Amino acid sequence: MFSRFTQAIVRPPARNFADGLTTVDLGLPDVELALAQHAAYCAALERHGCDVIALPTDDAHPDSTFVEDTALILPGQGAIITRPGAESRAGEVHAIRDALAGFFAELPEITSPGTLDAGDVCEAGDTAFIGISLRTNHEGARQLAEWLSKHGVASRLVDIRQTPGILHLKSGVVALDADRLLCIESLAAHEAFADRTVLRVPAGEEYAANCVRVNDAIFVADDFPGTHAMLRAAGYTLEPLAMSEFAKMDGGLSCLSLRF
Ligand code: CIR
Repeated sequence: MFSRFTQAIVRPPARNFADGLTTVDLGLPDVELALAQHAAYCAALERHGCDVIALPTDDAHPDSTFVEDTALILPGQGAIITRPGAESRAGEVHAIRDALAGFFAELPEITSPGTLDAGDVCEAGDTAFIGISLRTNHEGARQLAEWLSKHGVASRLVDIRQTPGILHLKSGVVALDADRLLCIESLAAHEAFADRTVLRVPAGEEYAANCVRVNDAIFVADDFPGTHAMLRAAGYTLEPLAMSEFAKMDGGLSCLSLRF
């Protein structure tokens, strides 16, 4: 079952968005264009049933628009604050904790020496796939798995440290439904996904794997016709969105919001 989201926390890109971290070589983002793309993303969230809670921009943290990495939410059950694996992102959690405090009575957190970016957590029904990455270590994954198990969610680890081209697990695999995943080719045969139906993004469209389901729609980057055709043929309603400026900073559709 997929939760129905009614709220989404977002944070528009800061003026110094271009000073953020990136592993790709796509040039510097245009902040004005990023703001316009972000506004279109927020409008899409509203069209699909979410009240958008927009936090003020944060120049102290150029990557702060990628709010998803700072908390993991089990809608209707609870939320946990992460401990981001990149030093420059550590302080992002404070504003997110304050924003979530109005919705969740308890906000446990991942603690040192654990690190965890929630972009490494792909929830699919009663299972969460947790990526071990350059941002999420085994101790962070262990702490998260312990918290998830208290909420009836099982965890499986997926080590992506040798998987080229992806920063976080969800850059390469997302849950379209509890039993159906969309994957890049290099992750599709991973044993952790053996009991799921796996749709593979066509070669050359790897970025399109970083989509996100929001209620009745799949938010997906525009300009990926092969992926769009495959998802439509599988019965999904798509919300194609321009993501060029976020792609330059390793960001995708899921990382721009915290949904619950
Ligand atoms: C970073 O390197 O942390 C940011 N520039 C991008 C984070 C994207 N987050 C995500 O995919 N969950």
